[in-house]
Amino acid sequence: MSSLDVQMPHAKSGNWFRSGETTGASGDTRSQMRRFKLSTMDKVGNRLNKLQAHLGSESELLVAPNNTSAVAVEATPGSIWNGVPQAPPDPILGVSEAFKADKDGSKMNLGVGAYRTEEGKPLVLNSVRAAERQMVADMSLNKEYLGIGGNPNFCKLSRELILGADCAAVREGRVSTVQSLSGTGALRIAAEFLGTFYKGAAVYLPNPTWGNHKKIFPNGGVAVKSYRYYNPATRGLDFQGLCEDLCAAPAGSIILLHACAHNPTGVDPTHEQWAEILKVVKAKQLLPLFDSAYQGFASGDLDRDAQAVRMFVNAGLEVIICQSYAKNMGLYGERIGALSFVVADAGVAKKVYSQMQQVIRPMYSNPPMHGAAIVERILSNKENYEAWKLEVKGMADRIISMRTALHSALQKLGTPGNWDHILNQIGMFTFTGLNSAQVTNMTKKHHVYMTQDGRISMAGVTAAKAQYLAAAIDDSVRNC
Ligand code: PGU
Repeated sequence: MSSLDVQMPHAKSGNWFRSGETTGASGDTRSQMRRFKLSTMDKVGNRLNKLQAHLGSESELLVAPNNTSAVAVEATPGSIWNGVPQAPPDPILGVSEAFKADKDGSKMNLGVGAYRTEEGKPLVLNSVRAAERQMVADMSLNKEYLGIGGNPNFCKLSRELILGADCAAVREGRVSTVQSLSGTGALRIAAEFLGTFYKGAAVYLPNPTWGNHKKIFPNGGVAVKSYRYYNPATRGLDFQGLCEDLCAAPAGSIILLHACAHNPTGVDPTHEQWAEILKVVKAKQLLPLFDSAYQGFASGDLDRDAQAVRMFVNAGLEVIICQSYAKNMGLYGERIGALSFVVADAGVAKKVYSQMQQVIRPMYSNPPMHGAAIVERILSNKENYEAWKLEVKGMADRIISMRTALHSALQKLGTPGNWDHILNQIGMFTFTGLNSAQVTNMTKKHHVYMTQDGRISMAGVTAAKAQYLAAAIDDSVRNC
């Protein structure tokens, strides 16, 4: 094909033909068609070139400026997106990808915080199965759109689960709740709402925190700062640092608090320390935002794990709460959670609700119904609810027993260092204290997958593998 040969679609058939080929059309018509096609291609070519210049790509132009040769497209195959840089793997979910690709038989995935059975398998709770069976049999259910704020009964049950049905704020209609795409979605809606109606305030995150917090808030228009939380020397709470940093935060700042089972450290304030934190938050007029992703996983008791949140709400503060049912109902992939604003009066609650809808509508219109229907059936049916409570306790207890198993296996090996924090830390994770080189050794040599900060999900440990895990830690500590 010469450089003057241009491929154009046949005007009637839409087939591509070369400019020199006969189409059956008269010479005049052909040249008109050709002029039309070239001018169209001119426009397309110019747009592509502008786009490429905008993207700053150094590769050849996709279409020559004079448009004499669309052949350039054939000669330099490429993509508009050539300049898009490769993103790094996600620090948590990327670990699961690497785990899947590993063919070693002894591999363990302790990266993602997801519950596993004693056989190391994902678990669907019996209470969830029961709810789903009831749903299948319920012919009154349909697949219509939910409202923008989600399933209203699910929302009511969710705020009651975290605050207690007898909570004054609930009774007085001062809590606005929307259904969200799990805990992440609740945080994202909250962030955008705050970025719109609470402009200028930064959110203070504990150091360290769940990595996604640092991305969610800026995406919603909220700047991120941090407050001291964990003291590596004691492997415990840096309570003094925490109080100093909260005191130093400008009045009105948003303070993100993990409601229980802090991720990644497994270190929670005591009841007395929570009371002190409440005093500071009140005195400094800070806005508390609770991330409650592990209700039930800290103590095995749903009410006990909600104590910190309830303490703040019952003290009369305005509070934001993000809930997730990923862990405590094992509904990870259903993406079901809730966002609640506890506010000073019922009139304000209504307005806040209307604006949460404004955030949601252009983002995903309205939420999916299946997960909400499962939660609704568990929380509103006494039999299902009692069964679920036992299952939550069972999961928490198995995790605690894995702490004992790992700790005693390390003691047997005489692994250098003090490992009592494995017993003392709370919830799904142990913040082992392994450094980055040791973590790399755990993965590369022993096929134990964990996050680079040294966090392991205790929910992924089994009695059969505790020994193997201890040996891998022992080797990493001694040799790296
Ligand atoms: N908040 C905290 C503190 C979390 O740990 C998590 C999940 C979430 C919110 C959000 O969970 P949803 O699934 O959106 O409800 N953290 C887990 C799960 C993996 C991930 O990073 O999303 C983890 O392993 O840290």
